[in-house]
Amino acid sequence: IERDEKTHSEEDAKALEIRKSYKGYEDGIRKRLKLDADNRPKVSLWGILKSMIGKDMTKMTLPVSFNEPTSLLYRVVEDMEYTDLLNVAAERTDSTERLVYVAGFAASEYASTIGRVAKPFNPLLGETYEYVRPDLGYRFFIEQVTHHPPVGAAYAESAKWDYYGESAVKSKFYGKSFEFNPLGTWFLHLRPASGGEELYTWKKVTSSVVGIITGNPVVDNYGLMEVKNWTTGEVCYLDFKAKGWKASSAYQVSGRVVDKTGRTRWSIGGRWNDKIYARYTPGYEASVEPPTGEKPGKDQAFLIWEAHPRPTGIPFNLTPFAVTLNDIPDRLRPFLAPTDTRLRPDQRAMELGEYDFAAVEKNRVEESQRARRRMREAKGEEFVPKWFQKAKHPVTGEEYWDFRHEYWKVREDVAEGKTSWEQ
Ligand code: CLR
Repeated sequence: IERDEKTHSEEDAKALEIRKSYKGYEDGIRKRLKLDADNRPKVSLWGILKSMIGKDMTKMTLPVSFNEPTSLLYRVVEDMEYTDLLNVAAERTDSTERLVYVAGFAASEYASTIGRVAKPFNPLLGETYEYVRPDLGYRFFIEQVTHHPPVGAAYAESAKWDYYGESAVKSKFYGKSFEFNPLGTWFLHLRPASGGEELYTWKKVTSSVVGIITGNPVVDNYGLMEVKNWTTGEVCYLDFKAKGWKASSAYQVSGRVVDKTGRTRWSIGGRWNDKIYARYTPGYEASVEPPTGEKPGKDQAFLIWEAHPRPTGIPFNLTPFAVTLNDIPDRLRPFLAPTDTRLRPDQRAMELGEYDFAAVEKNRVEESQRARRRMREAKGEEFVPKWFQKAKHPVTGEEYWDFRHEYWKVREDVAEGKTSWEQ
């Protein structure tokens, strides 16, 4: 009981801390963009890409009409769309059940990729993004910490969990497909209502664009994912099936949760673009069919996650969640760091459908980034990230980007007029 009380007051302290960052977000989220439909010129991907087989995306200069008005920083925040699953996980008293929901969260990160065959803008070195959801009780921060290779380090926190990691993607164009292979580990510290704290980790599966040659490009996600609870030794294995010739294998994901002795407890199945279910299968793995309602019982499958609807009238095939990201409410503007990606004129122009201006501005900000690099080189200096530092992970032993927990403190001082961002 003593331990529970301690955990609860720690949780309250954390909630209070996060609440301080709500300043500026009082007016709620954006529901629409100015544009109802994008009129990006329709260019054949294959026509442009066919001469670039074997290259990675960072080595390609592509027309801005291939872009969407997001940044790779925003693509990382998009993983936060279904954090309600983490809150559900924290409420479960059985650790294998918690793992079912944590794995559901890890798999939910793919629904937003549907229909998004477009290139997000490349963050500049030191570019940042903050995103706070008072309605959902979390804050998120990311900084572009290296440019070659491009890496963004992120840290999100809520009363019941902290979620952090790095987004570093290796890409290669094969002609038949364009592959995006995420390298970083994602870490989740979950504080269950029943007490204690658990560490979970996983790595993302491969995203790829297929159908470029035939002129019908679609995004697929495939590979094996291992969501591991380091505290209990339990693991969830998920298999994202590649879209093959059979339409039935499209979007399929299946897997199981095993206890620390390797014995199966739950089976998981469904489609990452739609719904994912779990079923209690102690000692065996079984297929998971959506529940029929006919024979309710302990072995009946139940829904763990469902994709939010994708309404029409949103350009660039963005999700309603993605629409909220590039917004600058008037009340927020004075608190934003000068490095915040919301302030990039090229992304703003893209969002407004001003593609030529977007191209000019993109060129300008990238040129001045090159000039800054040459200045550093001339002075023999190296870029040092402002908010993260490299460290060895205390539990897994991997090298990772450690958040120094300074950003929100400085922001609070800025909001109270005690300092400015330039200090
Ligand atoms: C996958 C999940 C990672 C972060 C990440 C980084 C790069 C993204 C990738 C995700 C999804 C696919 C992606 C890619 C960059 C470009 C590519 C958006 C979100 C699109 C589909 C490529 C379009 C083809 C162009 C040549 C036009 O954590």
